Amino acid sequence: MKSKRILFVYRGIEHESLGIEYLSATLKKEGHKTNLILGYDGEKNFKKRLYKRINYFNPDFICFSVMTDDYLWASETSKIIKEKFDMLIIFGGIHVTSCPEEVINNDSVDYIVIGEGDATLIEIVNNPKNTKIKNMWTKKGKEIIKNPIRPLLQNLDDLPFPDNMLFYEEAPYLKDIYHCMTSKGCPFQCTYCFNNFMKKLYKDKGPWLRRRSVKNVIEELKIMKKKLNYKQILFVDDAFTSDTEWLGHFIKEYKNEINIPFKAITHPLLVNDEIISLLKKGGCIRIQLGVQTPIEKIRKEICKRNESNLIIKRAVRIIKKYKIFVQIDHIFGLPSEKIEDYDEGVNFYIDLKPNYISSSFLQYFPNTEIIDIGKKYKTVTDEEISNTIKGKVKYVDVIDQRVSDVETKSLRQFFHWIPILPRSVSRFLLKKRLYIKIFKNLKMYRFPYILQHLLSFNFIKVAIISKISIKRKMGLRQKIREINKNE
Ligand code: B12
Ligand code: SF4
Repeated sequence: MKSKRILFVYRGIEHESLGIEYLSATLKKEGHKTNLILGYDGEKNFKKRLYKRINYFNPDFICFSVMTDDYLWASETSKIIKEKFDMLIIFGGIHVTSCPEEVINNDSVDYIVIGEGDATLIEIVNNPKNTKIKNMWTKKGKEIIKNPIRPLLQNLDDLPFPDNMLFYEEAPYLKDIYHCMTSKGCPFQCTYCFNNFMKKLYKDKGPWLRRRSVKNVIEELKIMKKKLNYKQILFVDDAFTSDTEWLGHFIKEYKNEINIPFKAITHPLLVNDEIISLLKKGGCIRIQLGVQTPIEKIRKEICKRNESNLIIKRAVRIIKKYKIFVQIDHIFGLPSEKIEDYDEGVNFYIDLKPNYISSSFLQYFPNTEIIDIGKKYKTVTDEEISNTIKGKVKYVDVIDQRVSDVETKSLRQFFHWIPILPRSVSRFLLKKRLYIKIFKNLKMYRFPYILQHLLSFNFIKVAIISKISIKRKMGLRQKIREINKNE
């Protein structure tokens, strides 16, 4: 089979994409050549740089991996490619999967891939004339050809190890934190999350939650440790601790063979003494827990998350007992949320006192259940949803319509300080509404975060983390300088 050339075009210079790294590894395993170009919003010379790269690499296919936030950029970029080159363009990723009709009707897109794309992309690249490839939609004149979804890959060990060098050659500053995925899927189905939609898409196509074998993950980490000498690992699994038996085996091997500090993401219902003591033994330095709202009723009815505040309290207490940094995630702007709820809610966070409260605003991602709930509560309109599908994402920036963005911003700042202020001080600021005055203009949101790290880790770990973060920042600046000089 003739070797083909595939160019990935990706929006973002601050993060790698494991999705692209896996696809590139599969393509290379089949004997094809891959290349990557990174761009960012508002980059002046991008068009020139892109044309130069296309002329140099001379690809047979150009691939875009798109989240909803990226769609507008990706769409404009594919248009400028089509203006000059007659190339086959393939779109894949979560946005494409959740609104395929919109993307396939884009004049600058030739193929779209729905869901997990590893096997599908190979089939397209090997035979672009085949219109009957599962998970693929394409066009023949005005006709749109839609193919069904294939069963889910159950044995994740069949995937090659991700081709992270594709990213590190472009952005070497990403190298110190190794991203690793040990599972795909999640046991939960929260209304605002992509899992909610994917589980429906893959209904009857095999279990959604799948995990690699311990041996396979350790082998990847060993090879990459030798090659990259990374200083930290981030397990990007949606729920890293969903299988205690697996975790027990994994930690034993990890401790012996890898022994590098790591961070993981999990759910309060998947935390107990046994799990956290295992994580601690393996060298876990940070656990990120979804809490999303301190108001139990909203968590249950709007987010469909069944964990009570008591469960969350217990989870945070256990993690803190093992001296692991615990970050909780909060979403502002959930349907039915009222500023009045926040008194009780903020008091809950003050009581909880995690090491960090990270907050974001709700985004109504296409095809997720939260859209119907938002419509019911009139927090989102049909027009806003159709704009989101086109990539013009609606950003909520207030808690409810009666609250000014200044008050919302102050509350967000206050959340950063709750972990380090004495509880009595936080309660006083809340009761007298002083947090609005104090935090309204405060920009030092990183300070409490750094202080928390200093208080909860030993100094060697703090030094390693600071070094990684400085290296990333300097690398990023260097990258922007390089880009501006125009490769
Ligand atoms: C790790 C992670 C991050 C990391 C790394 C980001 C990255 N670029 O990968 C960080 C922390 C930086 C991050 C940030 C954000 N993230 Co994030 N992230 C994830 C997470 C947990 C894992 C992603 C991953 O590595 N998956 C494993 C790989 C192998 O799968 P994959 O990427 O889906 O790729 C497969 C298929 O989608 C498909 N595919 C993908 N691209 C392509 C392209 C082609 C051509 C083809 C054929 C196929 C194909 O094939 C791939 C291989 O099977 C996902 C949830 C999840 N479990 O997927 C959320 C997720 C992707 N993130 C999400 C969001 C919203 C964000 C942020 C916008 C959050 C914010 N408000 O800031 C930012 C955006 C930053 C950015 N532009 O990258 C949403 C996206 C929802 C949406 N509709 O857009 C997700 C789905 C979580 C959710 N809430 O539902 N994220
Ligand atoms: S627990 Fe997290 S990853 Fe799983 S469905 Fe809920 S939000 Fe999504």
